[in-house]
Amino acid sequence: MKRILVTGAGGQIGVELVPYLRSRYGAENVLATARKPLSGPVGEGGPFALLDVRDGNAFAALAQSFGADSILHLAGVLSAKGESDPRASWDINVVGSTTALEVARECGAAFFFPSSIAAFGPSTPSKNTPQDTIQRPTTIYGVAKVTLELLCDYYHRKFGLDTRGLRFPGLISYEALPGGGTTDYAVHIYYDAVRKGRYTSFIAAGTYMDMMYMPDALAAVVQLMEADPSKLVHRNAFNISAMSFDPEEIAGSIRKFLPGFILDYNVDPLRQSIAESWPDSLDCTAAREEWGFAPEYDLDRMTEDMLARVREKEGLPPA
Ligand code: VAH
Repeated sequence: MKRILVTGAGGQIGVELVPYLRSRYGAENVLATARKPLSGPVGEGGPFALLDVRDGNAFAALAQSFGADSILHLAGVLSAKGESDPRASWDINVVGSTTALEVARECGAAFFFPSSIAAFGPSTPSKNTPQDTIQRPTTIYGVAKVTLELLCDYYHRKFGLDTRGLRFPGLISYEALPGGGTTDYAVHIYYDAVRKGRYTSFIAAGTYMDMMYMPDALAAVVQLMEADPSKLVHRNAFNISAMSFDPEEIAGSIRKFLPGFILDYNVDPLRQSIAESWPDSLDCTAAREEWGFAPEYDLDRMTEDMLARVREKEGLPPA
């Protein structure tokens, strides 16, 4: 990767991936794009352009004029929000993504697509979910993820396009709050722990989902995109995860640092049903063997860092 165009640069992943890429490849070599103007490091720390990924002509002109050799396509609508307006979710998540894929083909740019554990469904083996298995998701978000996984593999076979993807688990970060996701509880719990010493979870006890701290997600994107293509048996998209926990276990980890922390529940039927349709834990063997995936954060190390970072963001002294 030398000239990188990032879409959806204002989202939970984008606000951290863009600075991370600029620090590795040079600020001038990473063009951040979003539908709205962005302030801060993403909008002001290097090249930025407004872009609606569904506008193919504008997208192609931007990619050509920037000389993009890689397109990291993050623009999308998350799982729970997608259920409130499936047509709009499809428009961004499939029409937008197929436009991005076509622009990559026209430019001969490598293409990164963020798939998700949402690409699996209730009939998928839920424990140690294989890399290659049944994918019958029950959300419009998941259907879109499977569609793009298949399309990215097709573009690689048919046109020789260098497409690569990751099935992200729930991502936990402190820079930007996620919006409209099912795993968002695992981010909000840290903010409420610092602010209130308690959290009311919309996901029920005993509901396990794969999760990962954002630093490991950023490293995985670059590791995959820089991997030797001759070693890739799979491409779209690799299972990756660092941990699997339920609300009780993340609360237990928080109590190691905030002993009085209280967790209670007000389960959201929609997001609970989505969470129950996803795997409990993934098999990440393919990612390890084909490009050396090796996350560094486990639950307690993530908790310690998240609580410290959130305290700092809230203007509180270290605990
Ligand atoms: C969501 N955070 O909850 C996203 C992600 C695996 C979950 O796809 O929709």
